[in-house]
Amino acid sequence: MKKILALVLAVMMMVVAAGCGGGDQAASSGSGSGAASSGGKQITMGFSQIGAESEWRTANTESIKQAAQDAGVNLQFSDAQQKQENQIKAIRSFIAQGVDIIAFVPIVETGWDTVLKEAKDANIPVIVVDRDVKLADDSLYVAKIGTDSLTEGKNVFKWIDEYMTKENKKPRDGGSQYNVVILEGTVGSSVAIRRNEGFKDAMAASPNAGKYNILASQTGEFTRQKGQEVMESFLKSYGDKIDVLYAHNDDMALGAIQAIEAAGMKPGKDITIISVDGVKGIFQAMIEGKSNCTVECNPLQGPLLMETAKKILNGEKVEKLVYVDEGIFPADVAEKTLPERKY
Ligand code: GZL
Repeated sequence: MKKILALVLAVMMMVVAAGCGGGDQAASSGSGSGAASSGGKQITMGFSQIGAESEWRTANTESIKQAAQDAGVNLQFSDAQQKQENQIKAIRSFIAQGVDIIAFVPIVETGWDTVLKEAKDANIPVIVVDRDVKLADDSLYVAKIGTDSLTEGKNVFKWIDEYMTKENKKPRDGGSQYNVVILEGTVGSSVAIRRNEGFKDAMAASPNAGKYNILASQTGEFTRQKGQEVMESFLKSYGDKIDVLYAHNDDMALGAIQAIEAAGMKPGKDITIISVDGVKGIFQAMIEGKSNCTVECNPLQGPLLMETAKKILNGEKVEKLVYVDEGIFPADVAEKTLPERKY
């Protein structure tokens, strides 16, 4: 009798243990509306994020983590600390783990062919998120979800040209041209390349092209700190000659605003400021009259990423390239818009 009881107890303990400790120890396993499955198995996604360099990036990460949770996707999340080699290592570890799908934000646009070929050879589909990759063979990724940096750059110039004309601004050096300084994003990133390209293409196409002179253009690495440092150097070199600051993201513009004030000038008045992203911090600066416009770049790509991943794993056809919606927000709408902003 005692032996039967001991056996029953042992079997019961085994059943309980399997229920509590099983499953992946993932960064965030699926819950929400029930685990997303592919062929009955919970989907595991390996995601390589570039880092946490800006308010925008933080919002992008939060959107992806929340969407994975809501979709019941088991997300293996890796932060590359701004290093491409860390992203390549992370993608290789996802391949070794045998995840169902890989998604990543390419910090720069080149250098991905080898590792994406390894993913393809392992039959793991890849989704490119936010930024672009430049590959010899575009079949190495299934879909790109992101933002249109070229159009953002064009929108920046078009808004500046309308504003300087409407406000009848006079060049501060008394000459015939508006002097523009540019704080660029990460060197080699598709975003920095395209945001400059778009700005220059729109300028070249404008009848007012001769009114603008790009005085200086240098990377501020998308960070507030570096944006402040580079703006300090621009001010030392060109001081009261600068009419316009174009910053490739709001964080660098916010750093530059601090440098402009420290130099005794009025940001948003002495120097017209436009940047890209649309984060809450720049709306606050516009309400305070310290910046003039932000061109939106939408980081809330998580839900579309999870929906696309599920379709791919269910064998459905997906668009090769999908852009998220983006707007333009001048200072005069900042106060009424800020309460609606989600990032
Ligand atoms: C744009 C994104 C850029 C943002 C920056 O799509 O890759 O990276 O503009 C972020 O704020 O650092």
